[in-house]
Amino acid sequence: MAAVAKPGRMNAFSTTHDWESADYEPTLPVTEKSNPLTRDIDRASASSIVKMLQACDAQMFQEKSQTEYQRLLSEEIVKTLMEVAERVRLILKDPQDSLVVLSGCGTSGRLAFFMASGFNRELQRLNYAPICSYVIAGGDRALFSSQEAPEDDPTLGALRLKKVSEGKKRVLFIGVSCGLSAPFVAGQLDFCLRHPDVYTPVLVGFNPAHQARNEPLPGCTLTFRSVVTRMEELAKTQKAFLINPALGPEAISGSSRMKGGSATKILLEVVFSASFSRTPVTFNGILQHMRSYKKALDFTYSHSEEIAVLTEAAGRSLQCGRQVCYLGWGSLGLLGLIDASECKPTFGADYEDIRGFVSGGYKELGNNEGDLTLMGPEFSISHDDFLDRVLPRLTDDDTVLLLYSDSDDVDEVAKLAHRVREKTPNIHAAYHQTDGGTAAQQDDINKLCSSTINFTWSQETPKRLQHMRELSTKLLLNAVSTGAHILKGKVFKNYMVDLQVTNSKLYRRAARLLQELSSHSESQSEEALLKAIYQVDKLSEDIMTCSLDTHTHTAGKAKKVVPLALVCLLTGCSIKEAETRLEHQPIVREAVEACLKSS
Ligand code: S6P
Repeated sequence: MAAVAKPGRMNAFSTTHDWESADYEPTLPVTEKSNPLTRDIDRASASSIVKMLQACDAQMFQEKSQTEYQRLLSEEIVKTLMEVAERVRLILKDPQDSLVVLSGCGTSGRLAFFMASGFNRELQRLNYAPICSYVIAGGDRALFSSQEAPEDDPTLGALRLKKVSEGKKRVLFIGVSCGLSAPFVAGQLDFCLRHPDVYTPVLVGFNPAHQARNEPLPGCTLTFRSVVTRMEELAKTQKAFLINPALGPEAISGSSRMKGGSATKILLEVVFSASFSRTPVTFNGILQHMRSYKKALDFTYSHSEEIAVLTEAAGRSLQCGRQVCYLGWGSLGLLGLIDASECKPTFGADYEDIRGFVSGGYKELGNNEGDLTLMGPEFSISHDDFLDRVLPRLTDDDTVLLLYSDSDDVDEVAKLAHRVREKTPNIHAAYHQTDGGTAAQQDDINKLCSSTINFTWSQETPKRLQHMRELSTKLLLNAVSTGAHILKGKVFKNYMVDLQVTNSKLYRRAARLLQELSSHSESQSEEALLKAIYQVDKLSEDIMTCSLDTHTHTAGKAKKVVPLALVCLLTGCSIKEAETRLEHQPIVREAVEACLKSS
């Protein structure tokens, strides 16, 4: 029987540290393992889902145990953060000829953009010249739409890095790949290693080095692991840096937007805050700063019942085919855009299912390529776009969530809340304020909203309050969007069963999942995947000889590829029959369960 359906195995691994055991899913890196804490998340109530996510997120801050794994608060990690902060200081002293480049794919690239913009704003406030640039695989359209294919291109990664840093004499390159897996980032790191006179590479990810992906990068013989091995050697003399603590498996296996994204944000903010400060960079300073994020996490989840109410509302909207809209202000609004854009590859969602809008639209963003509205409807991101295109069609079944803080224009929030309330009572708010400072309009907004989560941060919270509010908002949104898709039936146990198969990582994950759930051989599972991608019952010679790139490109045009392949594997039926079956049972989890029972 399929490994995931073996009750014995599940019982054997049930506590929070068990994933660290050497024989727990030994062939998978930490970021791809399934988390023992969330095995039953697909059957949980909204309130239990939020509690499970809380337990998973708390694993980020667990101290090192008796295993090989470095953790977020490990001495080695803190020391590396100190060293990198010193490097950023050197760049600050010479902004003309130096640069920090943050880069990544998918969520990692979005956060690279988010933080590069935030750090530059902070520098300007402190009267420094901006020193940060970002590179995201797929360009700016990938900031809020799913563009998974460019992740596979190492040459493109290197070219983009070269272009953005043209003419600079000293570049600190910070590449983020949570799984130590993205070829785009490996290409950039390799480029840095080949030009050590200018570039110092820093890699941020959440697997130990020996678990880095070992598949040849497209078009060359290098692998991510071979690049990491070279970096490890140079790290001994501080010519390269590796920041790769383990965080424990994601709540939804492989969904690195969750803990991976949160930890990326924490680590880079800690580094940059230390380097911007006028006081010396110290071990304890860094450690305390990291611990303050743990407090922010606990504080966020102290509102878990309210988060569950919101998750339930969002889940109801998705269940009846309606939508969830995040209407945000400032950086909290950007986090809404980011969270929404991740639902497509993770849950096979439509871009309209969960959408983000930010006050000021592209002006607020300040992205490299400017206004992208003309690229298509999913690039309409301002509140005006919401008012023009979405509000007129809003019904009681849609959920609207306002995201703002007392440093935003609360008058404007109240006005928008009134407009939405005229169309639907299903409006909610997540509001961050500081002790004793409630805005007068807040009472008004509270009356309009069917639920409000009021995050009241204490005055003693460190001056990095905005970063804490952002983390809190990210956790909240990840819980709402993940929870809502679970309630819609898009998750089986803790696996994303309706993922898009649009790059090599997702292709491999899908093939593995099919093998795991069906107990068929590796080759049978991959064949079924290909049949579903090409919508055929027999694989032609042509298909068999196509490149992986062609497979993932074709998969981008198909829907429900993995569920189709799974139904075929479990029942032996044709693709057409599997399609009909899934039409009758659109809840993917239930369709899979029905097939598993009858197989
Ligand atoms: C993950 C998200 C993806 C990843 C991207 C980069 O939840 O949907 O878009 O961010 O694949 O992954 P990595 O491991 O290189 O950071």
